[in-house]
Amino acid sequence: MNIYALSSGKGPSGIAIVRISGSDVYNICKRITKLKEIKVTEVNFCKFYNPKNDNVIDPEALLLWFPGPNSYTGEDLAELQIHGSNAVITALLTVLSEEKNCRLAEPGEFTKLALQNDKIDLLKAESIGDLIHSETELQRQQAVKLVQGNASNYYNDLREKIIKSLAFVEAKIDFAEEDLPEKVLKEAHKSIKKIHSEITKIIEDNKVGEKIRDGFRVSIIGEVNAGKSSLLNLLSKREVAIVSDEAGTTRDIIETYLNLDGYPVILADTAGIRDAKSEIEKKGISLAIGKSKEADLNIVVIDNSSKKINIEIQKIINQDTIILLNKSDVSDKRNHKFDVDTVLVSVKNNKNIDKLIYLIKTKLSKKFSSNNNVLITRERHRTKLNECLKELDKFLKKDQSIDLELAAEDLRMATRHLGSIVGKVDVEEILGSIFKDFCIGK
Ligand SMILES: Nc1nc2c(ncn2[C@@H]2O[C@H](COP(=O)(O)OP(=O)(O)OP(=O)(O)O)[C@@H](O)[C@H]2O)c(=O)[nH]1
Ligand SMILES: [Mg+2]
Repeated sequence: MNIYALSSGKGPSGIAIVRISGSDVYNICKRITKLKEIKVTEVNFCKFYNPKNDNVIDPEALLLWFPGPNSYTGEDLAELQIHGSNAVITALLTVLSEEKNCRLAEPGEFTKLALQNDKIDLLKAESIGDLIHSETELQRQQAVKLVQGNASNYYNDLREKIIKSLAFVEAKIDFAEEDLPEKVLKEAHKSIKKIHSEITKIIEDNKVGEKIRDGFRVSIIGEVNAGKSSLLNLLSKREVAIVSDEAGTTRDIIETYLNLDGYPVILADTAGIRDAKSEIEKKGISLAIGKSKEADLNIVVIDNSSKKINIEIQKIINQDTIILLNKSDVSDKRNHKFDVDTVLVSVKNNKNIDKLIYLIKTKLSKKFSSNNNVLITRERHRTKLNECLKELDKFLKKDQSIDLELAAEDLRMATRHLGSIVGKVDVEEILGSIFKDFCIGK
């Protein structure tokens, strides 16, 4: 079977790229270009035709030819660069659909083929997905590291070390009489202990990799009418929430995804906190307080001219808080003092908002800094690392002079969990969940 898809974004655009992969690609390309020969080392300047009626689809196009296995998918693959109008794209895709054994690719199918043909490992497949979907600078940097294989090398390395220890244990089982030096088991134990502490360190990372991938959770919380919804709208550069001078306007939590100067942030506006009478408002306030507890960072908005600060709001303030004293256009002297980071701003006049963004970034980067070479970017990796750790734990707790066989099994299981992060085992069952998020053409 041959698969094809538009690999560039939807038209109209200057150029669009259609990819075809499969064993008949060479012949298909010859038929639709009428080229006598398709060159590997050169860009093939050509026309594309509908072979059924010889109509020209695109009079000036390019064809890049990558014979397998040296292609992205590992199969024969061609990239057709055509003019990016919807009509040209549709005409070419229609011609391809009429070719024998040729069908539209499923989402992520080119990358899935690359994985199946051992061109890339599972971590790399996931990271290519992350790179395609990266929206902020931090996400791009993280995905680039993964695409370059840092994490794969690291996990493979750890796995090989466990396998080495496993070999020692197995040798002890097989050659018991031959009296292998006792030292061998001690070495294995020592090495596993070290790996155990390395994995523990990776896991205790405050989930920074996942945060960068999914977004940091920042909540806006504070008294009614302090300007919380105004701040959400200003930061997201659109009217997401209703702003009004009526106290208690916002009831539900309103979330929006932002690229805050390179930082992916899920910003939540919440109901103003006060001694509410109505049931609906009370519900909104309890949602707001709940949200503040889940947040990585709270922006507590206080009207600078207010006299007193509500006790519930005071309880929220801690080191993961930025106090935003708002409405400096009305009163420009700080009326409240806190021992946490505070900025005096005017949301109305867009004053000192750059300082707020800087503070948000600084606080997030401090809280989520990590010295680990490898960051966990998905829950899947975390689960596997935890499972691996459990097996290593079991191994370390066993009396190996008695339970040698079982100890070996612990290590075998540990390598399996570690291997499945990179995709050395159990690949099929996780394929579906990874590739469903890809776009067609990748
Ligand atoms: N003078 C002045 N008014 C502001 C500023 N920021 C917001 N406001 C006004 O304050 C009022 C309340 O603003 P909102 O953004 O709705 O306040 P909120 O905190 O979301 O209020 P609730 O949803 O009721 O809790 C509106 O009339 C805004 O225009 C500011 O910096 N200066
Ligand atoms: Mg509001």
